Amino acid sequence: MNQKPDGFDNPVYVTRPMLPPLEEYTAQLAEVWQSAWLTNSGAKHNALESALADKLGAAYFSLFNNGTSALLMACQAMEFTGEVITTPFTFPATTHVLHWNGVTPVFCDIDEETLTIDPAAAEKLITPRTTGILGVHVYGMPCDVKAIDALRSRHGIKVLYDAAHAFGTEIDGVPIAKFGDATMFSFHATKLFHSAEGGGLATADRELKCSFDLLKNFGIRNETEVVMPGINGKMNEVQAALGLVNLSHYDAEHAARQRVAQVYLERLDDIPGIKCFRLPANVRSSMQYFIIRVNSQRSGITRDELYERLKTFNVFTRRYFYPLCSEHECYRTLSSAAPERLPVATRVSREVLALPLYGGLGSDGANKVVDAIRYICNGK
Ligand code: T4K
Repeated sequence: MNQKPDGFDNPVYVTRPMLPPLEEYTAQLAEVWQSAWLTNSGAKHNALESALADKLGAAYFSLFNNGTSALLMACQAMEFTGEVITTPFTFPATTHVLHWNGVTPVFCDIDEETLTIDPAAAEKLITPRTTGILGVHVYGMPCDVKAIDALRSRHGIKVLYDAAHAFGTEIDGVPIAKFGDATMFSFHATKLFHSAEGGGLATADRELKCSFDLLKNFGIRNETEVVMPGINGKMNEVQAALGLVNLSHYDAEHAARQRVAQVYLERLDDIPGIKCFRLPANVRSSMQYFIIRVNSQRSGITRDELYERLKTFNVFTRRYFYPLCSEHECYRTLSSAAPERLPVATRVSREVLALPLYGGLGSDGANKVVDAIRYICNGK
């Protein structure tokens, strides 16, 4: 292709939120108005909590005002202390919640294929101070849950999963919420299923569920008893109402994103140096992100050059997750943050690019994104 393809008239972002027909949302809000009950375990909150427990295959589920506070309180409830092993290849919230709990994050390198925590490397990092593993199902790619479960049994530590990207992910038909001691989901506006802001914790442990619910409501058991130092992590009725409406549109949005992803999968891999990140055949995709890896030696262009040049076509991709959490000023002095200890994560973070993925982009939009990438790479 020599002729420069047309760019987009309007900016195309890495994602756009699913927005249901407004009248469906206002109908839900009318009921909230009618009830004059706006937060603190209202009817919409309770309905969404049980609908999500079903959808996610969770024995118990607790809603939160966002994913970060859900993670924060999961660390409290699971009594993470000392050191917790985690991945540097994630959004800063994952690391921050450990810090906020007074826990030292111990960064572990990632596996070249799954881009999630490398269990063999993780085992080498276990010390007498280790109380848990905080793994991330990054881009909806499951961690090696079997190997991590073996570490959990062998070393008597707890496992918390950050599934912010993994709503709807399944391994051999088993929902991702079934693994580990607890699993966090994010319902931020940038997530396929969202409630503008929101999050949740899934667990099969009844006691943990009780702690989650106490912690998010100041530790209040009843009018006179406060049984633990909780904070405010409650989801309100306005958020929950949006969640309920969006849940009814989830399947359609997932299918629409699959059509976009199909175009990328069919047309990108034959561009030298561009490789689509694929999930194994036994994994159901969350359709949260579509990732390519740029091999600059083969493509003749660096990931950052591609990222910049796509902007001239009005395409705003994202470099999730660059820099690594271990490279940020607040964590780079930790001994586990040394780049030579994290060779795979360091390299991968310089190769990945998240392309636009949302239903409204459509096949035509996806084709235009591919045309732009092809043109940029051919010009090298
Ligand atoms: N763990 C992991 C692994 C995570 O990825 C996240 C969050 C968390 C934990 C924490 O969960 P929450 O506490 O957020 O529930 C975004 C999201 O804010 C964040 O939720 C997400 N991960 C992260 C990967 O992406 P930014 O700083 O990249 O967002 P922003 O504002 O640049 O938005 C990205 C694009 O989305 C924009 O370019 C346009 C589009 N957009 C965004 C918003 C907010 C819209 O079209 N409409 C919107 O309302 O962090």
